[in-house]
Amino acid sequence: MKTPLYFISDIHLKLRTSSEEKSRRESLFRLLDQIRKTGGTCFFVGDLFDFYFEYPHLIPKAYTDFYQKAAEMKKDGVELHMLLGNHDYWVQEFLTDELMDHVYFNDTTFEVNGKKFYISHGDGLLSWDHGYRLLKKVIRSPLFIWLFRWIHPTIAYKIANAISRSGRHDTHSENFNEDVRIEIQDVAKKHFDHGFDFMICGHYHLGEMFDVNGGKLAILGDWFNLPSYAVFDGINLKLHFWEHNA
Ligand SMILES: [Mn+2]
Repeated sequence: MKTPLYFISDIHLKLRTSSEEKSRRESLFRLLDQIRKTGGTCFFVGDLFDFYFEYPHLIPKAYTDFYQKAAEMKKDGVELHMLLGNHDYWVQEFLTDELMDHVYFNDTTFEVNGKKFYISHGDGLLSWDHGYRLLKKVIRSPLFIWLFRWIHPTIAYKIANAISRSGRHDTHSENFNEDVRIEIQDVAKKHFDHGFDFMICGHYHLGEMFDVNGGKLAILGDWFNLPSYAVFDGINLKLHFWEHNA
């Protein structure tokens, strides 16, 4: 994997256009253009799309500008990796073979410059989240995907839009965030005790970094109010914030 490594999560590109969505994308594309200049690897740690369900002959058209940007990045030699999240798990060949260089359906690990990375989207990690873990198994099962594919795309995407609107990304309560910090640090500790140097996850929209047992844990932020991303420059992992309206 080519350095520097950029990690971005929970961008949640929307199916519906709005002036807010337009400026979010402009600011994202400014960062992606900067990555084109430095080269390296851009790793999307899940929920790049607010909803993505690919059919054998169809892809969602709401993300056309992103597909173009991704092609420009690849043309400039940037490696594109994506670990699928709970909003964009349902990919097929367009995403796995055309858009990205590598797609991960589950947590993944790798080593760069002698540093060991553990990457996870992060959903289902909380100890009390039994119901969600069951739901995750169901909606990722081949049977569910096969059945969902038979719903007409217009209706399928209507359902997705309704669910997306009902589950707005309000900032979680401080109590919830504090529980998340404790729980995910516990998970990270186990990985660091097994020789990992870095754990990177998304999903919780925190944009925070922690030193744990000699390792570093990044719980990435989202691309709404305070966009952020992590960079591994070949030696160390750091969290950066990005100006929306530069
Ligand atoms: Mn998520």
